[in-house]
Amino acid sequence: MEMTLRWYGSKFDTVTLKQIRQIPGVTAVITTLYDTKPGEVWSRARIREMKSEVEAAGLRVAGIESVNVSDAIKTGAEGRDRDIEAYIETLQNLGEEGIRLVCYNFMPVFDWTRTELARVRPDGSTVLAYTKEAVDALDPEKMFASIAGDMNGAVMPGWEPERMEHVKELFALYRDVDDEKLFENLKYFLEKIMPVCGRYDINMAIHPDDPAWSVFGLPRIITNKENILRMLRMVDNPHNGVTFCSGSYGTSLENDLPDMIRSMKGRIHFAHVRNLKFITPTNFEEAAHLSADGSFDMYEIMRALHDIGFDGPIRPDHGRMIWDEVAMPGYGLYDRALGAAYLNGLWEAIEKGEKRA
Ligand code: DNO
Repeated sequence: MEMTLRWYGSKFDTVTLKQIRQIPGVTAVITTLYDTKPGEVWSRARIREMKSEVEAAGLRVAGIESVNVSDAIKTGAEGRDRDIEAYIETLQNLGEEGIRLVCYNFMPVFDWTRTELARVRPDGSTVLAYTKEAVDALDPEKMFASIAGDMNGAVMPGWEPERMEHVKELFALYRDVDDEKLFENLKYFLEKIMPVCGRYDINMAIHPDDPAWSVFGLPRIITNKENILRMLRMVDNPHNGVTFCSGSYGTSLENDLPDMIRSMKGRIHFAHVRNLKFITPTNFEEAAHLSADGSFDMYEIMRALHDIGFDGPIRPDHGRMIWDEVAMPGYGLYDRALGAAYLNGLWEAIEKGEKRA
């Protein structure tokens, strides 16, 4: 595996490439062109510029998170073929620049959803948190307003204000889309892009729905082992793969994370590893990465990745806000750096333990 950190680009991130370069064991970033819109073609010039900036800092671009998929593609609405053409062109330009990993999601309207962005934990750190009851009580149109105040001035991925102004229209677009239709639209999209992925050896890595259930009655499909295996089989091509995100699949206590990892052997192209602490089954907060701080056994998660021979990029995920840092919730430097060091430590111990046995 290769340890990476997500980086939003120098215009948007409070964390610098220089800082990332100094985290022991982190050799690459996962980045994006954060100001592009779904349906827009990423030019080769801009991709090259982004790569040069990262490489000048002594790091490498290990992949893109995300090239976002438009709502027309997700709903199968008019304009989807045009947007798919644009997506293919973007993949081609990324491929020409040697980028071989693309993370994306197929979540309707909202990307990942949390009800609090700064819940205070006993140690005084603040974290993202989710209470099902709070979502159930909320009018979806108010969802954005209810969390916008806690974003620390940042634009959070999937929560761009321009998009959120149109929440009502977005909901209308998904009115006739159920889980089956969403699967069908995903299949249509994947079949169209597989040839360009084959040509450039690009691995597509779908991000799970977070949380792993339907919110506001919207369809959600990338939520559990059964559905993800269905998705992998429905377009049975090694380039059609997965971002294994422990914090997203882990929102559902029914998901056995190490077992899911083992069942996807060969198709996990990217891993997000983080811990959650469940207060009740419907109320959780994002703990530190350390097993003892949350509800997951992080050793078992890393071990399962090791057992299947995972050799792609991995990254610590949402970090707590600690040491008075002010950054995009979940994406500060300090706690993610601790997370990277901890995950690297687990990996080293697993590898060496194996050699001794
Ligand atoms: C949240 C992220 C997601 C993820 C997208 C992938 O912090 O994990 O926004 O990047 O769903 O397209």
